Amino acid sequence: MTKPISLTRYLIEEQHAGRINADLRLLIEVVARACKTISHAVGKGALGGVLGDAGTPGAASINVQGEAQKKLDVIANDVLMEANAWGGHLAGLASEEMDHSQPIPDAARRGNYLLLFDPLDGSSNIDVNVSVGTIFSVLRCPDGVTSPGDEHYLQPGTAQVCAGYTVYGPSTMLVLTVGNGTHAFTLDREIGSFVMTTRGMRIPEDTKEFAINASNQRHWEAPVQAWVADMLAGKDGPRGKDFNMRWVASMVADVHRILTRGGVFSYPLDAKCRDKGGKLRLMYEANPMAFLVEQAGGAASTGRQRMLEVQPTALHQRVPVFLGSRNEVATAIDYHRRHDGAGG
Ligand code: FDP
Repeated sequence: MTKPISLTRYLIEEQHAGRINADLRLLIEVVARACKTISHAVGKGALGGVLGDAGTPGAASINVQGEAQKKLDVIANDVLMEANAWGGHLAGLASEEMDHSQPIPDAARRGNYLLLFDPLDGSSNIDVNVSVGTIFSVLRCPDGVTSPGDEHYLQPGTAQVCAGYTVYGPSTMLVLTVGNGTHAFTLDREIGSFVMTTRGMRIPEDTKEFAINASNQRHWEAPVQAWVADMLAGKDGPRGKDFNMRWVASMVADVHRILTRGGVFSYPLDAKCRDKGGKLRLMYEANPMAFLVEQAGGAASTGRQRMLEVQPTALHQRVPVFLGSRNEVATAIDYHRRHDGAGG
């Protein structure tokens, strides 16, 4: 049996193959190291005093999205900010937890990449000991820009040079792409390093499993109502097969399941989030997941457009999301096309 390779060795091999440069390699190492620290904090749970809301009793702290922040949201954000600010590989960073992006102030330590992240995705699961995760995306800083502002991050997902997430579950796993396949690394807690456990994850093209928050059903658009109703009709319905349903309510955990055994994940437009454009954030949730999923042979769409081709207009922009097994995503798109074509 060949010995599994470490994340460090994988990244050095990618550099030697000319697929990444030294700066991007070191940037990914810094993010991975920060995720180990977050994993440690998540793993301590109630013993570490890290559960519950941030802020003071009766005055919970609220983030830019208007959501109550958990203590671990704040801790994870601080860890990632602190680790990356002085690494020398970034021109700026942006987080779900901050109103605006932050340029790296010191020119001497400034690099050419932009890092976007959702420090702790799936916050509602923190206090109940269910998997949460960190999602990140790396873009190039446009040429000639020395102090990037929010507008310099507004690049479509096709411009990503790297994307990944860490899922803090029974084991901590880092799933990564630099545009040459999607690979999974498991944290060896004894030696403290990520070890490659799956090279080239593949999402089966077909599936019988879908993930959606069905409590929003009455608020969905007509094509989504029809798509889900036909799946629920099972063998006796137009799809002619029975489907199973899963919903962890941590995007990282749901996407990890899909990368591991297939399925389709959707957070569609609904009446509650229509004014905002959707629930999930394009730049640091949908785009990095779309890159990982496409690199594993799956597909990702808004229902009406390939996710990676959406031209962002705002840092915290939200979008509808359909991703996973490519034939089922194509089916969801088809329901939208037929509905829109019929003048819906
Ligand atoms: P959360 O707000 O708890 O951080 O990022 C948004 C997200 O979680 C996703 O991780 C998850 O898939 C979804 O929201 C859960 O939304 P619902 O609570 O509406 O099911």
